[in-house]
Amino acid sequence: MLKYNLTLSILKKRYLCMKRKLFKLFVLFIFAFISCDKEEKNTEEPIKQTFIFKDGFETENNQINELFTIDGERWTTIQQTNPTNATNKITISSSTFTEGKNAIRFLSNKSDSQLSKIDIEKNGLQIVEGDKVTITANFYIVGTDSIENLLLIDLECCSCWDPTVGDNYGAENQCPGIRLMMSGGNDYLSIERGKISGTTIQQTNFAFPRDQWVTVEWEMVMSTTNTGTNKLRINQTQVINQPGMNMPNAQVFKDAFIEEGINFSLQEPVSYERVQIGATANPTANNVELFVDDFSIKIE
Ligand SMILES: [Ca+2]
Repeated sequence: MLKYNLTLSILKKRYLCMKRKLFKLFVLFIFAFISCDKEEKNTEEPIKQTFIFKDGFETENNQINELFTIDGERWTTIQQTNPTNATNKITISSSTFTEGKNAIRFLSNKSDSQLSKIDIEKNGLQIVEGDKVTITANFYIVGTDSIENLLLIDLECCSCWDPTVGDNYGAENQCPGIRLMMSGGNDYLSIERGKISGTTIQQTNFAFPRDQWVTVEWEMVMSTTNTGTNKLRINQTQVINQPGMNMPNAQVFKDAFIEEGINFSLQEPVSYERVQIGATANPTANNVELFVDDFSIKIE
């Protein structure tokens, strides 16, 4: 009986010991799992999702307000600045288009004391340094008048402006950015960087065809330094391929403003939050009528 009890007690001890060992193993396993998980999290790169917005300006009833849906899936607003004695127009066209059955039509009267503008704007973008941005659109510019300095597409950051400087520097300049502008004496589409204190990346090899649909493709890798890339294709012909700054640079702004006696701090990190397309400014000597269709912006 004693022997039997002894054996039972040994077995019980062994069982408890095994149980403890198993528990220890279990705890070790959990720790290993947690630390492994932590390590993975530490080395994990944040995955940036590609953003694509496309709009062919299609409508049910040819009404411009159909482009501004409550869910924010389409366009945000119209930018319209009329010259003193004329009213700019924005309409849906059902006679001139390249895709579907509609395009958007802009009629921008020539400027007087007011810089004339009429364009459509998409807000809520988040374009930061290192992003690759591709904007494509089809344009139809009516007539053969000179369109020197006409601006077609703007990418802008208003949130990067120094709030303590406010509008002390003129309302026109409070949203720094980069733009597509006609230059070279008439209609050579180029990349304008005046609002970020840069020079225009110009080309004079490819005049913009008129009275016909023209495909424009603008591709950039965004940078506040000269490591940015800037490519422009017109009807599949590459007309610009040049490195260079294409976002506002804090030091460049500081240096430019200090010359005016203003202490300017660019709000960082810089992010372009809106794109505009149309006659984003018409400083030409003429009224300009143009159509746009098949717009897209890709941020990756
Ligand atoms: Ca369309």
